[in-house]
Order: sequence, then C-alpha cells, then structure tokens
Amino acid sequence: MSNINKQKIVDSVPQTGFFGHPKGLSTLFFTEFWERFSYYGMRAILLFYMYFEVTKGGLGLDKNLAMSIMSIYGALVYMSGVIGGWLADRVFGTSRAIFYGGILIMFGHIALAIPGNVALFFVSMVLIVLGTGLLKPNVSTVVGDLYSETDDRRDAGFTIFYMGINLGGFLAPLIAGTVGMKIDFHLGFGIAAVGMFAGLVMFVLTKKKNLGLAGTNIPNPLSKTEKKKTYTIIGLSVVLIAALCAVLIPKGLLTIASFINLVTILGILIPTIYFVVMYRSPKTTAVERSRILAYIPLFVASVMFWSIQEQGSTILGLYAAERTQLEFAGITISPAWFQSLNPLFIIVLAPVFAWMWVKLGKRQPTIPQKFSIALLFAGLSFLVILLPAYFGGSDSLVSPMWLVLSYLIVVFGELCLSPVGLSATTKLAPAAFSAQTMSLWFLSSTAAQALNAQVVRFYSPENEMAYFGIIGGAAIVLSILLFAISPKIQGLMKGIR
Ligand code: C3H
Repeated sequence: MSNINKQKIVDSVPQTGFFGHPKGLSTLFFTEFWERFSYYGMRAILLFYMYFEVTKGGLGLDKNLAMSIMSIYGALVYMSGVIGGWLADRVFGTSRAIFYGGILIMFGHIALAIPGNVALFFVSMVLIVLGTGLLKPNVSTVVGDLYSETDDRRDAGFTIFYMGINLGGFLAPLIAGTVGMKIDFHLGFGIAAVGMFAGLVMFVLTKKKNLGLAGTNIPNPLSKTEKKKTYTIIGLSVVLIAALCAVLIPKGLLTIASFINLVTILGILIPTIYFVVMYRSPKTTAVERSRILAYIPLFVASVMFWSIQEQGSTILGLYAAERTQLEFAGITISPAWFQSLNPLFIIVLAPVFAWMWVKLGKRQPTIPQKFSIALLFAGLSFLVILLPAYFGGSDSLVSPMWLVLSYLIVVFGELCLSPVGLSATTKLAPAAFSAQTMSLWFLSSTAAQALNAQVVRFYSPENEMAYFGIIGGAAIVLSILLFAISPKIQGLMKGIR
C-alpha cells in the first residue's frame, strides 16, 4: 500500500456530491463535526465539573487549578497530534488512525460519564488526548488528499471543513452543555460519548464509498528492523513512565502542579526544537531557511493570539458563570452557552471573509499584516471586557452583552489568522518537512495553552482590570511591532504571498 500515487488517490474519490465538492468531504465533515461536538461539549462543562463543590456534582477543585488543567488539557490534545501524525505516516495510514482515535475518544467520554472520582477523570483525559492526537490532524490531512494539486476548490473545501468544526462547537455547548449544567454533569459527558459513537458509525459506513483510496496509504512505512526498534522504545517508555509515576506520585514529587509546569516547559520546548532541527537540516535550502526565519514571528504572533482566544473557554467561561447576569430578557442563560458564540460567529462570518479576500485581490493585506490585525482584535477583545469593571467595579453582575461583544471581536481576528495561518504554514514549509507542518501549526496552540496554564493562575475578579489590561495591551503592542516589521518578514518569505 505504500506507493499509491497522489493522482490515483484523487481518481478513486467521487469528485462531486457534496456542495460541488468531492463526496468524501461529507464523510470528513461529519466525522470532524461529531468529534468536535464531543470534545467541545465535554469542554463546555468540564471547567464547572472540576470546580463545583462535591455537593453540586463537581470535583471540588480550586478554580484557578481547574483553569490551569483546562489549559494543559488543550495543550496536550494538540501536542499529541505530533505522535498521531507520525503513527499515520509510518504505521497505520490516516484512515485507520482516525478510526482508532475515535474509539479512544469515545471511551474517554464514557469514563467521564461514569460517576467517579479524580482518578477516573485523569484516565479519561489520557484517552481523549491520545485519541484526538490520532484523529484530528489526520482527518485534516485526508481533506487535502481529496483534491488534486491544481484543484481550485481546495481552499473552499477547507473553509467548508472549518465550518463543520464550528458547527460541532456551536451545537455541543447548547446540547451537552445544557444537559450537563441543568441535569447532571455525567449525562452531559454521556452525550459527548454518544456524539463520538455517531461519528464513528458514520465514518465506517461511508468511508469506502466516499473516500476511495484516500487515507489507506502508509506514506513511509517502518521497515521490519525499524518496527522492532520502535516497538521496543515505545514499550520501554510506557514501562518507564508507569514506574516513575508509581514512585513519584506516592512520594508527593509528581503533583498536578508539577505536571502542569512540566507540560508548560514541553509546550515551549517542542516547537523550539522543531524550528532548530528544520533550520539546521542539510535538507533545507537557503531560500527555505529564510522562510523559516519569516515563520518565527508569525508563530509567536499565533501563540499570543491563541492564548487570548483559548481563554474564551477558561477565564471567560468563569467570567460567564461568576460575573455575568444570567437572568436576561426573561430567560435563564446557562454559562456553557457562551461557548457557542465563537463558533456561531465563525459560521456566519467565514464566508464573508472568504468573499472579502477574493474581492480585495492584490490589495488585500499581506500575511504578516493579517496576523498583526488578528492580534489587534485579540487585544481589543480583552480591553473591552475590562470596561464593565472600570465602570461598575467587580462586585456587581454585568450584562451578558459585554461577553457577546468580546467573543465577536476575537472572531474577526480568528478569521484573519486561522485559515491564513494554515495555508501560510504549508507554503513556507521546507519540502523535506512538509508532512510535519500541520503538526507545527497546531503546536502554536499547544504553546499558547501551555503558557495559559501558568497565566490563568493570576486571574481573580478583584484584579481583573489589570489582568485583561496587561494581556490585551501586550497583544496590541505585539500587533504594532509585527505591523512595523511586516515588510521585512515579507522579504524573508522570498516570493510567497
Ligand atoms: O477546533 C478547532 O479545530 C479550531 N477551533 C475553532 O474553530 C474555534 N473557533 C472553536 S471555538 C471554542 C474553542 C469552542 C467552542 O465550543 C470556544 C472559544 C471560546
């Protein structure tokens, strides 16, 4: 199976059947829709499950610790994509990786659905982290496999796919979130498990007909000797990690807090190593080296952006529950519902942005300028949310419209950065490392959430003006710096626009 050529794969996929796109896009759209439905449904209630008192069905953890765990969880989920991409390239092929990933994710949610304790919660976390690492990057890779290199529908295909992600992210907090918050947390997690089951059934039933050979290829399979060596290393690593945990946990040397610190360090170290290895590799040409230098400030900007965007489900999640009037216009709002705002705005505005870039043509901002604009919006979204405390102090509850405004502003930034970043990553990547570029892009979110795990500890309603002001201000300063050096970055990109 290792030598199927690209064109043969494309020819095996029915090229129409889903809004004028290859039929396989419907399989991937709904698989990712259900995976995101389960993931974001779980995340919409997880924060509250962790810090609500035991009498209210929660685990009774400290609030700031709960927010750090949320961030570290997000960091690990994207970090494990590095392993998921490697396993697909060398062992399973993408299609089987997606299937195994879905199974692990489903069992992860089932573990959360069983009323248990903190231990069961960590078992579920391991399953979901590994499962998402197998499923998420690979499902995006198969989207690319559906189109020939010259197919003009490719970018639109990715936009439709991104809308599928956000449709899942929109519905999940409303369904799993509402049930979890209003009836029982575990029932909410159960709905997430059912969602992943639905995705798996749909994937298995339609993949043969819709995906053809896409995802069945193992591009660079391990040789017999490599296999033996790899499995020995994996086996030994698992034993070593288990032994370390068995010794360090009872002695109090591996605590949740020290684990969070470890992940923060890894979250910064891993992308740094990626950059150094790519830059120094003899396979990288001089032009590619220049493009790597151009990519570094973009990566840093992306980390700052995702740091603010992802705090939408931690700090702003807490803000929704504790600082916001939830009796509004005659209805009782669930704090989980606020998580649906970002995806709703994405679904509505993504086609508008796609249209705008086409309309502006050559007059559109350059890639570094778009990143700078994204940072400006991210910064503004935090400056807006400090205003209620500025006008009314931090003791009284504020109108939910402040949160709506903040979530809307950050989405303008997300649409300038997220789709642009994906495409820029593939264009700026050295040829020898093209397969790993998807992982590198996701690592900017890993680094962001790894940093957030430390940063969110400083938040409290009493210091919220300083908290939002400093982070929002830092994003705006970075935005201005990036704008100032954007011609230089553009030069280093050597012809890429
Ligand atoms: O999940 C992805 O692949 C990329 N992320 C997105 O598309 C985000 N727009 C999702 S929004 C959010 C993380 C989840 C919503 O249920 C909420 C941010 C406040």
